[in-house]
Amino acid sequence: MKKRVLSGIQPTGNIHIGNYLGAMQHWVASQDEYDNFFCIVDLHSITVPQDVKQLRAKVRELAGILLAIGIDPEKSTIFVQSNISAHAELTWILNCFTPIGWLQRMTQFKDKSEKQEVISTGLFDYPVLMTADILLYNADYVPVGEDQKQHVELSRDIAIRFNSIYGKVFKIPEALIPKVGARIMGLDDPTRKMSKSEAGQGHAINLLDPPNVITNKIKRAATDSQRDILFDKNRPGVYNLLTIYELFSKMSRPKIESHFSGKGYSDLKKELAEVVIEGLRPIQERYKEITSDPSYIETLLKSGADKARPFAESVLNKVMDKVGLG
Ligand code: ATP
Ligand code: LTN
Repeated sequence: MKKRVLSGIQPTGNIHIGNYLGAMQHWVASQDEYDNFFCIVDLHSITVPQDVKQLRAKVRELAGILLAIGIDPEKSTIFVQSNISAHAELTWILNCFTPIGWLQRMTQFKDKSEKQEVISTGLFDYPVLMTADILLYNADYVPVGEDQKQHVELSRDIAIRFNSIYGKVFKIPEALIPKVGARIMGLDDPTRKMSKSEAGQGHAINLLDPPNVITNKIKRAATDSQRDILFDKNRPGVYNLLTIYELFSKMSRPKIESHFSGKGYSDLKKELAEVVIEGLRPIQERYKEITSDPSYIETLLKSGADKARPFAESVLNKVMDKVGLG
């Protein structure tokens, strides 16, 4: 039997090349190897304030992007988290088995809460909801970027703890983190992870950005005052641009270094913009086609939820039975 993959992505802000290179492109690449579930995690999105209309529109946009990058609904189930009530229900039960101290250690909570005027309980509980997403589908693997490693480890700890009390109820999941591209940095500040919730205009390259916007963002990207174009982790700006070049051009590091030997940062930026624009072009074209019929996405999401629901409900029922509920 194929191993099961589950991953999630928030329908907020704009999907950027960090999301694509760190997570989503790997979902596409391993589609045939695994049995796949991809969840649009709108319940996670409301852990910080959202505009109601925007949120619904972003869910549909994200579904369109998933199809456009090559997720095939025949091979993978795409669904919206809030369409399956088992996610919220299992979260409550798991809350009762998660020591507060475990959540207090989460670095994403520390980072995100600094940016909020009011910190919701939901933001604190975010990793338990993510744990429910993973455990409801008996996922073997969770392909994510580096920033989610700690959350997947927490989901293992919660599963192990629950199993130690009630017997083997949950499969223990494992994070799949790519060797290159697991942490793409912001173009404006290469010491910070590229993120949907960063406001800066030149921070992220979005998958749906038109070519001139991509060129301008890359032109303005932070570098340093040196000259050589080399993969040097101590020069985070250039290292980040070269990593993005590597992933889009699929050239090896030595080849890239010799290609840029004797050239300057403006050459690097010009060529980087070219490979990114060419890499995103087919995605943007497919996105346009797919979203020309909005009813297609509605049907897809409904059938995705109908396919996913029985899996989730079966695990939830088992848990409720063990705990003495229902
Ligand atoms: P936010 O900033 O709102 O938390 P995000 O940009 O981190 O959003 P998510 O929806 O939280 O995006 O993440 C979706 C997937 O993309 C996750 O697997 C995450 O690890 C991955 N990811 C996010 N940012 C990056 C990045 N800069 N580099 C590599 N992978 C990333
Ligand atoms: N927290 C994740 C999104 C997410 C997720 C998941 C990822 C929600 N549920 C389950 C993998 C598996 C993030 O990327 N910020």
